[in-house]
Amino acid sequence: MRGDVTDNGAADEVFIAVDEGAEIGCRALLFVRSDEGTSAASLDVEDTDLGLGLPALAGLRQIDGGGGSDVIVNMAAGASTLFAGVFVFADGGLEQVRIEGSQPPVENLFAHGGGVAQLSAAGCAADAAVLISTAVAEGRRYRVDRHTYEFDGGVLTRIPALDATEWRRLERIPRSFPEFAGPPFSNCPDA
Ligand SMILES: [Ca+2]
Repeated sequence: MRGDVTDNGAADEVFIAVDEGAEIGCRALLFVRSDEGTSAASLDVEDTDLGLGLPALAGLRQIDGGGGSDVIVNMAAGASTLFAGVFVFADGGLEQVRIEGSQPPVENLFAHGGGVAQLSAAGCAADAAVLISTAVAEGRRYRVDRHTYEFDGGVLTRIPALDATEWRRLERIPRSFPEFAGPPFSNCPDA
């Protein structure tokens, strides 16, 4: 995959390398190679399952509102939910965006998908904010909870005053709430 992650005006090469025989922490790495050098970030946590075609590059988008393109990586999969991480280039290196209040085993991961009982989604809101949303079946409709996070350095910090809850029928959710309309961050600006 190619894009200007380092924000130096030229396209960088973005790729993942997996070596199942390497030490934990080094078995899966994200690389960004620019004219000026190569940066890496670990995609490997202790219980990472490398056997399902993951981690995998999911795309480049402008998520934090500035600098280079941001890298979306599908990191883990549940029964019907994918978990993505976001990596930004800052201070000369690749860093995984952290999510305030998130906990292992899905620490700093954005859930997407689900079944008829519950759906999860993540996407962009105005002013470089990020929405992390869930839709939970309640009778014939779904309760949609949308939480807004803003970047504070490399950490997404929740803004409780912007929490919002609405109810919709399932088929109306993607039209009403764009973060549910496609893969994680697909409503964010093209990088
Ligand atoms: Ca950026």
